[in-house]
Amino acid sequence: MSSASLVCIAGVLVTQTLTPQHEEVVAKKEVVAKKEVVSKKEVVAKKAAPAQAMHAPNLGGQTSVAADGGHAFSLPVPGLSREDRRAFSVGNSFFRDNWVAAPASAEGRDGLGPHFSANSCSACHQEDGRGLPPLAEVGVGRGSVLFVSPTSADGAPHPVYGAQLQDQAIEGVRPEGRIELQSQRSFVAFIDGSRAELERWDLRVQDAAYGPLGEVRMSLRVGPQVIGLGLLEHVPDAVIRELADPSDRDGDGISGRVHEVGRADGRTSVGRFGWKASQPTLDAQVMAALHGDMGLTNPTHRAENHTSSQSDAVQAASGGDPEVDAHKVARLAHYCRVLAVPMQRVPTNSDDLARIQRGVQIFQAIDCAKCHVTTLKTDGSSPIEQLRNVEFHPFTDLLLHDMGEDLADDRRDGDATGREWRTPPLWGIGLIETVNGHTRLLHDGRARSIEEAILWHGGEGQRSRDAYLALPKADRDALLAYLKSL
Ligand code: HEC
Ligand code: HEC
Ligand SMILES: [Ca+2]
Ligand SMILES: [Ca+2]
Ligand SMILES: [Ca+2]
Repeated sequence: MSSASLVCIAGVLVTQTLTPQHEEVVAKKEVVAKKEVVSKKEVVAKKAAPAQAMHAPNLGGQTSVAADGGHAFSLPVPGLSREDRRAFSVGNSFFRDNWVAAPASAEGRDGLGPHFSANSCSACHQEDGRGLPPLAEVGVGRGSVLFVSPTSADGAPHPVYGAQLQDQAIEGVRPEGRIELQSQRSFVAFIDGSRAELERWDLRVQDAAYGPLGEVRMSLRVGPQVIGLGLLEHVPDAVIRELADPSDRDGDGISGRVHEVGRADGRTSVGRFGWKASQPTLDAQVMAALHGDMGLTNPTHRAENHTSSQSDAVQAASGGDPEVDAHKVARLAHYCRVLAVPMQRVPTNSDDLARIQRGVQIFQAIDCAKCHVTTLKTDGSSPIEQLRNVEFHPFTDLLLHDMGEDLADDRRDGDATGREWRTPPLWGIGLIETVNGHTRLLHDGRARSIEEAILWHGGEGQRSRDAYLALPKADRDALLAYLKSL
């Protein structure tokens, strides 16, 4: 975007007044109530409307919780039945507790490995929040997974190492390798001459245990916060498909695409979960994590995650067939489904409030909201009553976007290319520091702050990023203050 058009937008912004939040939410509710299926025109209008969700402290609609401390991501949605609460507690313990190698006296908690990346779900989703990349000072098992494919067979599992390279193993089995990150720094300049430093890394696998990896494509990803997922799970497929604009017919440079995930019956489902939206349901996501991240067999993944050429792993004891049964999978999925979204922290001080309102305007004006869509609604199909027909504010369209060369991992995942990533929800983003003690963002955790995350946007996000670089400092600060309040 040229600085001339930016000035023009800024001019519009100055004269723009804020719609009071309550009026707006009520008005939107009425519109949605009248029509169940949102038409294409309405969706486009919603995306473009600058006054959309100026302030939405209830990020998870009526399922939000007022929480801003270290356990802000760990509360269930309010009003659950006694039975659903009990299932939440049981799911919580499966999520939090460490799994151990078989055979063990811990009946029902064994079968870890032989290869694994962490020994509990919460190791990677600490306090239900954001994991860390395997930096030397962080160590292993704190939040990341590494997918590998041979360069010659993009997206296919590695013939020896499988789909994921696990850097831990049970006793008597070799970890597949050690992930080494070498930091690389670069700078970008703002229009006012100040600079921001960006960090990324060169990724190398050292001590490969089963022979050379050869030429490979690798995708390193950190565990995201697991809040509000039961809302994202029940946004109707039709609404997500309406948001897509694969051939950019409206010519705004943004062409979100649905990740159509193949199914056993030959049809496709709308992918929603994971950094590339490769999992259509929470149950599928949980079973993929049990198998790939922890080495736990389950109803969908009956075979252990090693390959036949890994002889020490082949000989390891099994923890049962499957090691995690359908009941436990259901409890884990239920747990992830009902973890609530904390409310936005809106300041009472009028200066701070004005700054955040300014940030809201900038978020709309430089098109962040075109991908980080502010408002979605569930239909009536959730198994949890409280999650039905909820209007909420996730800041995602659940679509895949080409984010350019710098963010690309060059590895296909299902139908998603190496350059495509799902727009991540931004709810809770300002609480990661409180909950997890760090502010690392993006799929591989390379960004050390919200600002760095913005500055990595390329491809379809390039125009927004360039517009951010051209903002005066006060406006950049306003945008960041707004995002930190989410
Ligand atoms: C070794 C680290 C690790 C472990 C262990 C792990 N996860 Fe994850 N989790 C991740 C990563 C990385 C992603 C993103 C995956 C992707 O991009 O495909 C993820 C994604 C998810 C998501 C989707 C979130 C979203 O916003 O789309 C859910 C739900 C989830 N994990 C639940 C679990 C559960 C339940 C367990 C335990 C059975 C578990 N995870 C174990 C790292 C981990
Ligand atoms: C073209 C769609 C698109 C636009 C426009 C866009 N984003 Fe994003 N955003 C994404 C995607 C996709 C990612 C994930 C990229 C990755 O992890 O590699 C992302 C990641 C982020 C993250 C890190 C989130 C996390 O959980 O780690 C932040 C913060 C963010 N965007 C803010 C913004 C802001 C602010 C703007 C406007 C200046 C913006 N985005 C514009 C698609 C978009
Ligand atoms: Ca196992
Ligand atoms: Ca492996
Ligand atoms: Ca478009």
